[in-house]
Amino acid sequence: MTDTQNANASDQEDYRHCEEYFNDVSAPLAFDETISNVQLFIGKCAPNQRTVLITSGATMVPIEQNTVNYIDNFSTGARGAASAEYFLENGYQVIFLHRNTSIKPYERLIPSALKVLEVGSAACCFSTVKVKADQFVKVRGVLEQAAKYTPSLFLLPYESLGEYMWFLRGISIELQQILGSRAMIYSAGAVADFYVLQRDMPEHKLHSDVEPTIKLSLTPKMLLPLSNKWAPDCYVVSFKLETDPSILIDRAKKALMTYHHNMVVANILATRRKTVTLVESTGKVIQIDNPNQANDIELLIVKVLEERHGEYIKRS
Ligand code: PAZ
Repeated sequence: MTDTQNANASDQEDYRHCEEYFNDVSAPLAFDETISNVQLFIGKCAPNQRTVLITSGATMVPIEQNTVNYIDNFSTGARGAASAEYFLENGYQVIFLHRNTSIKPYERLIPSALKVLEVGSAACCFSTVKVKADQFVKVRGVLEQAAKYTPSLFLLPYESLGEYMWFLRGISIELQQILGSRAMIYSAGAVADFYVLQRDMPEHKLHSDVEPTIKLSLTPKMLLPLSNKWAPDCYVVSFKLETDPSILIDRAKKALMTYHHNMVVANILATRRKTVTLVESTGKVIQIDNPNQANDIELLIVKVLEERHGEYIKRS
């Protein structure tokens, strides 16, 4: 077999694996209604405007059908939340597909000491945050920004890996159909590498008097159908997180060759707020440094991406 034939055979295998995943894991509650709402939101995109789907936060993997115990992975959601604000400032509509417990745009800028939960004492409210009336002046700027951009921001929470996957596929297909190249998919979330198949999951809670056996299966690589079948005309950016700097750029290049998308933002866990490397499908590598962290590094990442996306739209 030639290299191309090998690649095609392995692609077919990956596509099959993805389909099997959706056969195994049921759709989130009210999935069709949510996608209809997303469709309406995307449809509001003005002719000269763009829309970005940002994925943000970790994914929860249940290990019991009636879930008490689960496996989680790492991500605070700070990258996604900050990026959402900068895309909005750059004129994008933003669909923010985020883990329900992770950091949210604008909300991240309000110190927790200023937040209250009682509606009665709130001076202003967006999303789930209410600010103490006597502290309002301190965060007026953030609240005004949030209010300004709320119509362009679609917040969509998920909890489990399954919900994440279903929404990712559903929204990507809509972006492709409605906007094509004017849409970007910015996949900053941290997706679990392993999950438990429905048939390998006990129905009830595991008990601590018997050592459990948990069978993990590999999570299918959704980037392949995402960039080749669901949203082939959209500008697709994935993220690569490593802890070993010596393998980072090679892994990013390998991802581009395997999934045929537009860009990988490569970062190291310990330094992810100070430095990232953008690796493009053209082979170009751009390092972004933000040593003093005077601004969010996402401001710089989004600036480059906005430019690249503009060039991509012109070429298409
Ligand atoms: O969410 P956060 O700000 O704490 O971290 C961001 C990040 C490291 C999850 C993101 O930059 C990233 O690399 N996402 C992809 C993770 C992965 O390779 O699975």
